[in-house]
Amino acid sequence: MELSVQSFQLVEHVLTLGYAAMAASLFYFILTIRTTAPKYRPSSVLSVVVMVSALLLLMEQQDSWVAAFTASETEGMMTLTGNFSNGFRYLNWLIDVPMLLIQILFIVGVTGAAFKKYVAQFAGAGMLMVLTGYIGQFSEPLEYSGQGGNVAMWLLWGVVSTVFYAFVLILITRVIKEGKKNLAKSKALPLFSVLLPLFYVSWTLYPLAYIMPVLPFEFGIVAQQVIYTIADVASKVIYGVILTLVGTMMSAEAGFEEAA
Ligand code: RET
Repeated sequence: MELSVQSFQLVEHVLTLGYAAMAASLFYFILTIRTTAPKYRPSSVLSVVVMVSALLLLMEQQDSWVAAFTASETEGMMTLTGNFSNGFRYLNWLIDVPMLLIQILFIVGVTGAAFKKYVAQFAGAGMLMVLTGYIGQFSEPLEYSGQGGNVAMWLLWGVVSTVFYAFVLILITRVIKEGKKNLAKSKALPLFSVLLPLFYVSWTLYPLAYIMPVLPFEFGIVAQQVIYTIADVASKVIYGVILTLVGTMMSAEAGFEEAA
């Protein structure tokens, strides 16, 4: 299996950009935590958890990419001499998906029994979505993965995962609608309203990347990594920043002032 040096490097660079964005944003979430009133701060703490886990696992993902290829005898080409899979990403999602879903509850102000129920449903459905996708990606029909490939299994687990994904979408839609009601009088409402479309687009990029191996080898492998990286920045960083800004605006409206 061969890849042009350009494609190889493009992926190497994009993967680096991905974890650099997590490192930079880690500081943002730590440094802005005191701009919000205490009841909103668990959202920032969860963003910090998401950033650290993504930073470490995406560095591993990048390492495994670089280790899988060696310069070919043919000039300008790289040969696959090892295995490459997206395994590390899935492990990262296993941690991050529940955290991302739970953090918004603190901004929306869901409490008590409803909070507990959402946490259980988000964690349960989110982790099952990721685990079934993880099983499916072992059957990805791309020779570079060195995993054989079994189109029927790959699609079947993808469909099972999509069922859990649909449940997550129903729940998050409900939470965001509730949030809009709670924020009806706040200046933060327009910004908060960006979250639903952001959520739908950024989360749906993941299943899109999953099916990229239907495309020709070189294009498919590059597109998959680029899409995953865009999705990661949108669903973790942009989403987290919006939640922080909404929290800051609502804190100010409630008369909260950052301690010196
Ligand atoms: C898989 C398998 C194919 C079907 C579906 C999937 C959905 C994945 C999603 C992942 C979201 C990840 C996030 C990570 C952030 O850290 C597993 C690719 C539906 C929605 C938000």
